[in-house]
Amino acid sequence: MDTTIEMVRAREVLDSRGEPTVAVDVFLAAGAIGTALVPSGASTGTHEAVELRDGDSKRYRGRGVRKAVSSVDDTVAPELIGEDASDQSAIDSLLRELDGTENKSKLGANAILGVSLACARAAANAVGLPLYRYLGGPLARTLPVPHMNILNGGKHATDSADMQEYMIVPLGLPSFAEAVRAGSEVFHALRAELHERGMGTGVGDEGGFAPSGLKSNEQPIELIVRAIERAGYRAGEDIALALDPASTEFQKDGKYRLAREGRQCSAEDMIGLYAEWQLKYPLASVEDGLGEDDWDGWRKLTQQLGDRLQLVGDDLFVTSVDRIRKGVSEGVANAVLIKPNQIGTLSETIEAVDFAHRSGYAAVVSHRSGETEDTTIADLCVALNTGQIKTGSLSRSERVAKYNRLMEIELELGDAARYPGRDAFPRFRRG
Ligand code: 2PG
Ligand code: MG
Repeated sequence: MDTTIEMVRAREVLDSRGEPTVAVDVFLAAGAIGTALVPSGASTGTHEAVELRDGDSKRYRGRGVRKAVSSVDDTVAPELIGEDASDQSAIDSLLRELDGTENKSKLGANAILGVSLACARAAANAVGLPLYRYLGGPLARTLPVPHMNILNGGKHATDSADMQEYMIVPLGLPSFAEAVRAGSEVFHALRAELHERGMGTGVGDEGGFAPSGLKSNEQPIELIVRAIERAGYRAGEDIALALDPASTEFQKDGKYRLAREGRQCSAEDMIGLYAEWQLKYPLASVEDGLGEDDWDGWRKLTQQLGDRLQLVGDDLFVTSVDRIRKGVSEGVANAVLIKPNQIGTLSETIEAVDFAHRSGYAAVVSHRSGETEDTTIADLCVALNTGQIKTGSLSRSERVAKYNRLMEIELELGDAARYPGRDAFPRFRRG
């Protein structure tokens, strides 16, 4: 099959928050087409690659992405025509050269990632392989254990918890499809728990409930444990918990401000809180428990809790091998959140996963809070055998699309499919 690129074009489309984002179509000589839609974060890390937005105040309130679209149409497309879409590392090197900056600020990481992913999709289509098989080869067969964000706070809601994500992790279920079923049943049980208390059951950006009137940042955990039991599952045995406080968002002047509780915490106080919750609840994983540049705090957090909790760096590592390397050498965290748009190309995303794995760190492939119907991350985590994915709640189609795609992959793999369950969480002690 001829995988020579014949045409590349970008379009402005909408994401799940109704904000513009970039879509790219790549057309190959033999007729195959690849399309990718780029996601967008709200609680973005300072060290992420740059998402280019137009900034003029009228059109889409300055959030338009016409500049990124023209990066693709006017700068990238002429250079890519005639290149081989199946040579991913050459494509991604060329994109980085054309940009020429450290943080992809010239063309925009949203433009670059769209092209990078659309090339991979076009090449996979040309050779007639599903994306996970094209990228992962014959050994790609591990479905991920999902982190399902069923209660949304922080920047993903208006008047909910200070902490951003309260997730259930169905690590005791036998298959991905059963994990999805359990997740959905717990999600609906949580709705009932909230409703009975007269709390709102509207959802936030990632499809989890976003109730106002919470008494504390711990109350969502209590409600979720009840919901797990109400749905007929054992907390800790069948379903564990994970948190993404996204604490950079409430860190100010060296203090962590938990507004809902009217208190200010030091890094040590936060570590104490996680230690207490780890004892009280079946907590398996905490992401961004401390701020993106609080390396001292992170070292202490890892020393004190790293043997019993998965500690995931998101804003801390921003999918960058350089920052992960620093973390590894300083004994900070033991897992990496992997977001393709934090770094901007597929090759660099795969390098970050490889580097994490070689360093003994887990890798959790992740969506953004602004998502689309694009399901690339579902295939990516199977291709790279990461064993974990974070892709939101059991509602809102941009979240559920990834679960549906993973159930399709599981069916397609048949007997070869493997659901790692607890094996994905070697530090998890409860249950
Ligand atoms: C996070 C993400 C995704 P955002 O903090 O992990 O859940 O949020 O995309 O807003 O950065
Ligand atoms: Mg995060």
